[in-house]
Amino acid sequence: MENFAFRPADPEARPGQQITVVNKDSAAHTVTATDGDAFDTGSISGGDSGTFTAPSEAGRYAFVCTFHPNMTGTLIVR
Ligand SMILES: [Cu+2]
Repeated sequence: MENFAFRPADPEARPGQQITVVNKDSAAHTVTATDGDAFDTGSISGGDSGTFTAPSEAGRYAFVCTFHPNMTGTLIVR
């Protein structure tokens, strides 16, 4: 995350892949699936990094930062 946006906004991953996200802002962010609880990094402090595991089923998974609802993205699992 950088400048209150996800980069890229539509990352791709393999099913079950471990994904590391880096927060380059000073504010805390999260990567949280909007569809149920497919994945959630929890709060990642500014300058810190976090991980989550991609869902095991292929598909498109919208996600959001719970602190900043205008920060959105879509994880593409294939
Ligand atoms: Cu945020």
